[in-house]
Amino acid sequence: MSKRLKTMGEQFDRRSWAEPWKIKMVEPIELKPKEEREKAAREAGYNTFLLKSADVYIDLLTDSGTSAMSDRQWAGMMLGDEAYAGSVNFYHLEETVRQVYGYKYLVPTHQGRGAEHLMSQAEIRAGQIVPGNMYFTTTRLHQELAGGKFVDVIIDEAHDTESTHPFKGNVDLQKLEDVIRENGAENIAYVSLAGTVNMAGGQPVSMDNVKSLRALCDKYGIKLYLDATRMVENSYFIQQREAGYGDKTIAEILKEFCSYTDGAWMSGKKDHLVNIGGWAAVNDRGLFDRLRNMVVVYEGLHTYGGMAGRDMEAMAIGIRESLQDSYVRARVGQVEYLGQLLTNWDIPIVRPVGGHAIFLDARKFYPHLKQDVFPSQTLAAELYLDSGIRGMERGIVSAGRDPKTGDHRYPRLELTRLTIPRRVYTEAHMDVVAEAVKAVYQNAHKAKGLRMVYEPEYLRFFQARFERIE
Ligand code: PM9
Repeated sequence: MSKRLKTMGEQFDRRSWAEPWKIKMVEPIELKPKEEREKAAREAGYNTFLLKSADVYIDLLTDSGTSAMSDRQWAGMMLGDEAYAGSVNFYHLEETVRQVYGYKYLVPTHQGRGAEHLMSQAEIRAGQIVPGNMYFTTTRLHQELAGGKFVDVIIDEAHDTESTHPFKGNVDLQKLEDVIRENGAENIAYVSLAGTVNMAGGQPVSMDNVKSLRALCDKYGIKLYLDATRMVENSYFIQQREAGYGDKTIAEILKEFCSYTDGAWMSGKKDHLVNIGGWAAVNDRGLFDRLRNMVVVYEGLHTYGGMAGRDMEAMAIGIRESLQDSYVRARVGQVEYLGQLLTNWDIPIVRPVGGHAIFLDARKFYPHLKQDVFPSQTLAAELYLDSGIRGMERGIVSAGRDPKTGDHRYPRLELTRLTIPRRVYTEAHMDVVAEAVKAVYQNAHKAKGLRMVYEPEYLRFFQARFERIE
């Protein structure tokens, strides 16, 4: 007998499914008039990160910290034990992470990058290489600030928006072994594995791949650490696509996957269905001691790490909720729904659709624009101007500059991300989004691109400013 919950469609022999929740509280949103959107975009330097949220209609900037919490989580907030040390909620969270992810030791942090900072400082020596399945902005920056050099060893299909490989997040084991042989195992800090891979379009890693990766790491005595930020969604894809996992629960798949890794860092703002928080968790006692010592310098005491007691309680409850198969089905199903609408209209997006977002292929929207005039940034700005919908650039601006040469990095993927917050929007919102994207696509030939007029030193996509090229 399968332990996996059957979807509504399977139970009642029909195709539709619905979210396993109903709405108890709403937050009004408003589409501002065109002139106001134009003013807001200009004042924000055509950077969607600099828009005021009140000027946004449907906010698809990120799925980070934007989830709707459940009534259970809000009730949990009232149980916040705000003692400086030894909060009850910390022990609840610690036990939950142990049971669900399987790691022995937990260090709480204020959010994901706090954990990335600690792990990078603890595990990277200056000059070491950090191979991984495609860079993520904050992750790579912390690895570089610790003296490491990130090397991409993801499979080639990940860089191809049209490849329909079911696990485009997989590590290319041959590429990885070549990197190890070229540099020597002692010069590899660890392998940095993300599930799902954000910058590739929310693409998953297969169980088969992580098992082989474990074997390769063991062969060379190298540690394997996981960015577990969206591992629940990754587990769903394994359940749906990988032979032998169709009858397993998300919870079982998640725990098995983590068991092949030595530890993880986590932005709880995604899978955990909370608005703030993160953690690092490891199996090695010595590493744990070092992380626990560092956390008091940078984040807060080792039993809160920058989170309030109530945040830790909401997170512990959110972790359990995130494992419900019916929830994950609806969450990823909503992303698929939007992807299907766009595909029906032949709008170029990354295929297959990933777990948390639709990624528009800006190169195909704007074949007449060079990467130097920031096509994905242009597309995000045009979408906001058209309909007040806020997406995010994931192309040359996000890729930043090479720390050695100072030149732009030119990624093959030039994407604009429409990220779906968890449990927030309805199918009708997705219809509106799809129609807006279609309108922008139809007018794409008119776009002339943007000029960067201000560039901060780190993570420039957050604060860079642009002007329209007329
Ligand atoms: N991801 C996202 O919108 C939020 C800020 S960066 C634009 O996708 C992974 C895979 C992430 C992530 C954040 C972090 C950092 C680590 N790994 O934002 O610091 O997607 O909690 O987590 C964002 P924090």
